[in-house]
Amino acid sequence: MSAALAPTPPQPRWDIFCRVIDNFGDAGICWRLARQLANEHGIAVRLWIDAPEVLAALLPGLAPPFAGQDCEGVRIEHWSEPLAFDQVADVVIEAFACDPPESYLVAMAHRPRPPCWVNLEYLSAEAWVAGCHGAASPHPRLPLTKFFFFPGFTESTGGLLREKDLLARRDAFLASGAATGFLNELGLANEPDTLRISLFCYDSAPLDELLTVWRRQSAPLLCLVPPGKPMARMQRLLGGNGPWNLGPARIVPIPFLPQARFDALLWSCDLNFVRGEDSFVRAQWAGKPLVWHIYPQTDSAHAAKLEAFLARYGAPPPMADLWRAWNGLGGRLGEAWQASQAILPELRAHAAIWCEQLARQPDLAEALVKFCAARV
Ligand code: TRH
Repeated sequence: MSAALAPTPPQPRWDIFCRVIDNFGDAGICWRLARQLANEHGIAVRLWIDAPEVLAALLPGLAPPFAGQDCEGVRIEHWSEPLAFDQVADVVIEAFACDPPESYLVAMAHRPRPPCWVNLEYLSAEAWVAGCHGAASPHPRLPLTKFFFFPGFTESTGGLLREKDLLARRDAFLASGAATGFLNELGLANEPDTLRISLFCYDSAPLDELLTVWRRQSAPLLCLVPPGKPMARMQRLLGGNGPWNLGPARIVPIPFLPQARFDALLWSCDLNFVRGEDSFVRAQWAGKPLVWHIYPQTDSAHAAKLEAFLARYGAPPPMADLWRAWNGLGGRLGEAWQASQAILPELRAHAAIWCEQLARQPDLAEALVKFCAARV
């Protein structure tokens, strides 16, 4: 006798809207989320992005013409207006208050049951975030409610993006010595006594001061510089296209890596200079010491944001000083660099413990799925 098969519930459909403001973070975060929702939660995800060419830099499988391509289980659509959509999804995520098109909102309001509509906010370690996470905001005209979902560093927030197997992949990479192969592919040797650094920052970083300290230090150092702002700055300061030798420091340009390989860079270095939001989070998951170049805001709101993270992280004072100096928020970069170097083993242990603690919290995709399930 065969038991009757229960009907399979329909696959939930989610639309993510992403407007690229600048750089790579908007596209990078939306793609990472979309991919994880599709691959780990069985969700049919459409990613509407207004500048798909930015995503293509992170995702070499994506090629023009960009409309309607499937990549790693995610449907990628070009967000151009008027938006050519067939139906609205069960869950609608707008990244960083990017305002989905009015025609789409009207269609949402016409559904017998409106979709769960979420604004995915920027990451901040500030205390107020927990109070605003999950807040509801009724639309001024349409019968729709938007919910605010805040990433963060505590269980009272939405958590951080982290694929289920991320830390296991990292540990396997490090244990197998795969860093050597990764460096060889970049044309570099794995020199164990050399401090390896990745450098991803904005134009405003005091790179000239950092280079001055590096020139004078005695220990060998290798700095890997990706294209874009960090490389352009290095070219302006040092002339030519590199590689450059500054005393014991060797500065080597590297190609822009597909996002899936960016982690390998962070895992292969002893210290990662990162910026914005996504690389900042990935550097924390690398479990290695990091220096954050925060996205500068005109009203200096970034200063409070930086301090909030330093306090939450429990940054040892030399590291906090280095971060402030790197962000033009006081202190002497040279002294902070030397003092941080002197406590590198402590910084390593601190980063590993921080990562372990963070990993005990639910990841952002998981938290978001739960959040939306309670609201559809
Ligand atoms: O590029 P970012 O500065 O992005 C942003 C934007 O400025 C955005 O407007 C702002 O809101 C946000 O920061 C806070 O930095 P971020 O967030 O680290 O994004 C960089 C992405 O690029 C990240 O997904 C990692 C990826 N990347 C690669 O895939 N390969 C590479 O070689 C490099 C250097 C980065």
